Amino acid sequence: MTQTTLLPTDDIRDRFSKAMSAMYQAEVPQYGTLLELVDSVNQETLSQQPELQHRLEAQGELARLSVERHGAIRVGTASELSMLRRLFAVMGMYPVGYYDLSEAGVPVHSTAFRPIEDEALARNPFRIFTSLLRLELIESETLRQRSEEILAKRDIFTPGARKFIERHETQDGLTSEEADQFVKEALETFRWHQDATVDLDTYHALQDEHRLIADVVCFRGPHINHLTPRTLDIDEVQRRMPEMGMNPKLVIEGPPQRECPILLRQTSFKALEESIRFAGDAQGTHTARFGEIEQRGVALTPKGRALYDQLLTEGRKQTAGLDNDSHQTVMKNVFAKFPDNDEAMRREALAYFHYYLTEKGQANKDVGSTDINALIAQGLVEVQPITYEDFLPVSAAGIFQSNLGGGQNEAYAGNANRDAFEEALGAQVTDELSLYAERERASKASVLASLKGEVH
Ligand code: OOG
Ligand code: NI
Repeated sequence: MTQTTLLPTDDIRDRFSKAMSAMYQAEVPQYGTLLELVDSVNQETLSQQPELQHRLEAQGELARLSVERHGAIRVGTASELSMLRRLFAVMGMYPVGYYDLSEAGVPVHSTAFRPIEDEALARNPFRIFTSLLRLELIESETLRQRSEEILAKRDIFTPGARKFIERHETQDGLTSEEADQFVKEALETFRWHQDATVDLDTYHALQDEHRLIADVVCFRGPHINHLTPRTLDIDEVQRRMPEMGMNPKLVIEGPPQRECPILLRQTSFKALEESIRFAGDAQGTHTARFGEIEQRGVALTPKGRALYDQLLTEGRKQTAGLDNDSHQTVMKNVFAKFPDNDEAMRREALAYFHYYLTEKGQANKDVGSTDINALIAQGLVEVQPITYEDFLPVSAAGIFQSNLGGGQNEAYAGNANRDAFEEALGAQVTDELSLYAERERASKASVLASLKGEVH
């Protein structure tokens, strides 16, 4: 019997993320400039900080740095979202986390499709932040119905993409050749369209309700609206953006600069105004696509996250209207209450760590002790921070808003509905914190088992 060789899903994701990045560079040349800027800042940072280079290498993060990026799309219907779930599964990407953006005045809720296993993350942690428009939050009955009708007419997937998604499901994977065809077909869903499906009046009516509604409803597909490389020094990238012709968003979102970075810091260059041909041949413009940068730090436990949220809220009360330098100074002062070294964060259970045996630990099996702090003190065990792989709703809202002309509507707030999102998705979203907790637990268990002389 001949067996077809199937390509690992990690390879399909790697091919897809590279194809997507190439497409976006061709569509938005400023994104290519941003990649160059991030790459040179990363190289400079690594050569100035050899200890950072060693740490990233030891964590297996140096290799992924140059391929690492996330993107974002917004869709209009449950069937689009559930088909996307099946499309991303072909590439080993699964829905993690539920984000309620109604809280921030944006009528969507979201998840991130991303790889989950350590090895998959190390290979290429490509993520797509995916939002579902919540038409039920639109007040005007007429606009809601009009939007539903328009959305019902479109199919955002090519027949080829559907065919390969089904083939992946029936044969439990794709061959290398099929994967190449799948990547080509799947890419079509994310492509930009210069022609809208509606006339200019309809566009304006939707735009007046919320700019995001127009962005989702008026086009043939959910164009990728940004791609985000990972930098090791976001402050430097923010500083240099104007020199390279980019218009950065006012402030860097998230925690301030620290010795031991936590969670996620993000900034972007502002969306471009692009010309669009509307139905009936009218010319107009639409502003949707931008470029973003992020710097990632350690994942926080629920306790650490509660402290982060508390300090963020405290900081935000003092930063309204400030420029980035003053904003960062305020945040640094407020965040002085958040311990800034790995050992304190570990002892106080604020952040998640991966435990591993040192060389001394490997040579000293059968120690018999189960006191992890004592083992660390004896130099048998060390820890590495577990990188945060997810997103932050307040930062995401800031990114949405800076690119939607500040559009927000408080009437949407207080409408989290995870059940409705999961029903539309056709699956449950994985809780991101449980993933980090499990990785920490497993690493600790394995270290203790080997030091007890147990075979595993
Ligand atoms: C998504 C914004 C969220 C992030 O990095 O937090 C996001 C959007 O504008 O569609 O990508
Ligand atoms: Ni983003």
